[in-house]
Amino acid sequence: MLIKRTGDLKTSEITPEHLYLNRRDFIRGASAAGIGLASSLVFPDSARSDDRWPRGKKGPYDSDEEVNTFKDITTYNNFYEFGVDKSDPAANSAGFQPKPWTVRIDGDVKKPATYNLEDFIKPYKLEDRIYRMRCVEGWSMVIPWRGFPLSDLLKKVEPTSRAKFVTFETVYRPAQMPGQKQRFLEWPYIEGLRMDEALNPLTLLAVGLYGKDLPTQNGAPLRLVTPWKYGFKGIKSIVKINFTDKEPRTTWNISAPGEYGFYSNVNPEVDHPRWSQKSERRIGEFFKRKTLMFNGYADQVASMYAGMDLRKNF
Ligand SMILES: Nc1nc2c(c(=O)[nH]1)N[C@H]1C(S)=C(S)[C@@H](COP(=O)(O)O)O[C@H]1N2
Ligand SMILES: [Mo]
Repeated sequence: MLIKRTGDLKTSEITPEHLYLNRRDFIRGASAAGIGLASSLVFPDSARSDDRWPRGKKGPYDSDEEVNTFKDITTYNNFYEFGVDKSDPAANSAGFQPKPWTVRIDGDVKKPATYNLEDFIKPYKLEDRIYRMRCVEGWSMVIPWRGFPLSDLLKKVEPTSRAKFVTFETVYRPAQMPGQKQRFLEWPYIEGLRMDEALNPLTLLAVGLYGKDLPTQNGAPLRLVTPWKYGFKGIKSIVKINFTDKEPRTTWNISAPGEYGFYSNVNPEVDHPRWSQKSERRIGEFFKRKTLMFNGYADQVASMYAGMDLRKNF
């Protein structure tokens, strides 16, 4: 987002995914042409279909689209705490220590507590879910998350009747997160949801992807996933969950209030002030595809916004 702000809009059009794409198309093309190309020898890390999480609907929340490769998902990231380029989080996060980890629950809640991560996740049943994700910048991926519904946590900690919103805070560790030594954003990163959004069965607290623990670049050891909203709502490396009666300011809203609203629902009809949101490029593909209302999750979420002006509440 910062990159586009500096006016370098086209940078995102020539980013590394073109390389993956070209390799993959080349491999497909080569095998279609009957050339017995040993792609794994020529391209050791390339996106061979056999190293992908299987596509297909196993549960009611799964997308049946082709899942992005582990490599795409873990090398093309936004995590400004490690730098603003898509390759920075993978390159600059080796010194980050996601263990030990504590999570603080407080605010308008009956059972405030500080947990270590193991105790925090122990009560919940982890599920694998294939979700679409759409970044506000115009790219998208399909990611097999592992996590549990945020609503399961809320049932356990019991927000009070005063609680109308839930806020999340990322860890502040400038010694391990070099981006926090620069003022790309106001640190720590914060995000929030309205209580009904937090309770929506799609909303996950993720601890893994591709069946493994979360890599640091994807938000280790705990991050939020709200697949009908732009990617920046999916706050990473969460240390605090707070319940409140007021709509919180959120990091991107503080940074550019005219561009990033509180709701940030994926909406092809409401353009970003500086670019269209009508289409997106799936990482690993060449042609753009149409962006879907609520990122394709309208059946599950549209009723929460009935009667709201989604141009005003962007
Ligand atoms: N703490 C924190 N969380 C963050 C970000 C960030 O910079 N810092 N970037 C957001 C943005 S813009 C996106 S698109 C997603 C990207 O998640 P991914 O890298 O796992 O695909 O993380 C979101 N969560
Ligand atoms: Mo994003």
